[in-house]
Amino acid sequence: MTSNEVLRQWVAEVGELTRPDRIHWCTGSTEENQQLIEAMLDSGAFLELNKKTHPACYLHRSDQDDVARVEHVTFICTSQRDDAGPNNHWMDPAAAKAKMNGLFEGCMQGRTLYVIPYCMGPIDSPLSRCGVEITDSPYVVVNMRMMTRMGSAALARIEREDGFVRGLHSIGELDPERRFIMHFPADRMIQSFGSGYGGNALLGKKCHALRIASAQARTEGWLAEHMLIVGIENPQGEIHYIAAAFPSACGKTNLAMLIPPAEYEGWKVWTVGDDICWMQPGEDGRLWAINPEAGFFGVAPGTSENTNPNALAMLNEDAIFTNVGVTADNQPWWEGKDDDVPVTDWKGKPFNAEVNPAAHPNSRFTVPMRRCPSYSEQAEAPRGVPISAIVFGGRRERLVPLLMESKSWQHGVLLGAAMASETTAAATGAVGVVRRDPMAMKPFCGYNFADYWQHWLSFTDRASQLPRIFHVNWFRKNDDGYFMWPGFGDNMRVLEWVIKRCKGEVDVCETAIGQLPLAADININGLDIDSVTLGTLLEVDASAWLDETGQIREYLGQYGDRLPHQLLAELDKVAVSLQA
Ligand code: SAT
Ligand code: MN
Repeated sequence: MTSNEVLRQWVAEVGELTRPDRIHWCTGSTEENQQLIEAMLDSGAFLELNKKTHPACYLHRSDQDDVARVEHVTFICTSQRDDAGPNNHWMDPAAAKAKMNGLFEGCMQGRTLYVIPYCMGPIDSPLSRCGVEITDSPYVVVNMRMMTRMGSAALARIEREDGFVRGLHSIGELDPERRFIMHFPADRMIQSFGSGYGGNALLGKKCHALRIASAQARTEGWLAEHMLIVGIENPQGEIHYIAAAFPSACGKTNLAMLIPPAEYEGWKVWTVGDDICWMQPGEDGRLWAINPEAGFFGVAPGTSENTNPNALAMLNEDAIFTNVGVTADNQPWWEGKDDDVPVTDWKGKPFNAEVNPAAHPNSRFTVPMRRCPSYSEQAEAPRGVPISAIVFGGRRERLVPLLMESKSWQHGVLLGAAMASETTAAATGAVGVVRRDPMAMKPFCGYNFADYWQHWLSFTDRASQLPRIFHVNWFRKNDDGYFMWPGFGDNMRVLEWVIKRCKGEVDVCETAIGQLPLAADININGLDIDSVTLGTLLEVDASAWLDETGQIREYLGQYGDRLPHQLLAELDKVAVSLQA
């Protein structure tokens, strides 16, 4: 048990409400993990994969109606509706608690209640924050063990510190009609019922590390962001750290593990994180960042020897696969992996390409970060890594250039706030629709976006050496529908320009929408791309952009009086300059 009275009390209360058969306090030990895995193999929740090719790898098939985050039933429960903002679904905290109490009542009968103490970030980092998740799902326990620093060390920190995030989760009956993900920022509390899937159930991830943490970061003067963190090492051994925000399933994991093209001899990319970044001003005036997670929960489809060899290499041991297909010799398989032909699809049915893809488009792997060949030891550094550049990006077939730099921090905040992207399979709902996804935080900001942008703008007063801000788009298509930029490892060419800008080594072309690279400064040696295509990737279509600024203004307009004036002033400057 624990010496923390608040925690002991809470577990007792939840026990009385949910009435489990047993309560188990997780230590995170290997033996405990092994027992949970064996129990899941017995119950059929886990299927063992090919022991020779994939030792200690398991397949989990989720319920077929439980395959992604569910934004329409995800709520921010603040006493004032406006504090949640137009960017969130809102529910009154008292009403939400009453509703959830009804659902949790007796829901763990016949089950074990697991108490999971966890730490988001290195155990001894002042930037880290702790939480405790209570769940009735052993799948959640083994995933949380990979995704966070879970168990005794986390509990010891919780006992030393004041305050932890409380997360209560039950899979309930996995009924989509009885599924809710509730956040109570004022209580630092999460309640999730009716789903066993990823971001709905592994509460350390999106619920804690983004929704609750973003609200906490606002009051404490830091930032909790939906960003990967990479270190780029040049042949001289200098490392620049970059944090980059893209919506779910837009290639954050691939960028985080990028292998530079052959032309980049002596360059290395180090992976610090692939999804979440917590940043804080340091004494030197720079922003210092940690990855609060300890594992990757990545999208499987499309991961291959070509697109992400590092990811493929880390997935042949000690990994959990959720909703992928299986080959005849019991190896995990997904679309785009290799030429193998699967025999079973993610539903466990014989594979038939006409009926189903083998892997669900949002199928995932869970794996400890240490298994990644490009894993950076700096990911364990208590003080974090200093960030030189922040990169925003979306999935846009048209309009948005390959690369640009903001004119200032304020203009960079506008670039982030105006981000838009075509939707993906990471959330339920239509795929391929352009929606505004400011800072890639639309589904994850735990408070009113207007206040969030104000918080971003306030960093000019908090830190004297802020990172430069950039915007990229790997997803431009030509009139024939083909991607114009090769992407993946070749994105190194874009990152090289970003670093050159940080070092003051290249000039820019000033445009109305931002500072664009001179085409000659983008290294296309060895690339099969002509200067016309590169020119198109770097062009600014003033009339189409005027239209876009109109749409941005309309979008920002819904935030009313709460919207920071500075942001509108930046937008006005862009519009005026486009008209000229
Ligand atoms: O389901 S998760 O939120 O963990 C993954 C994602 O959508 O980015
Ligand atoms: Mn994500």
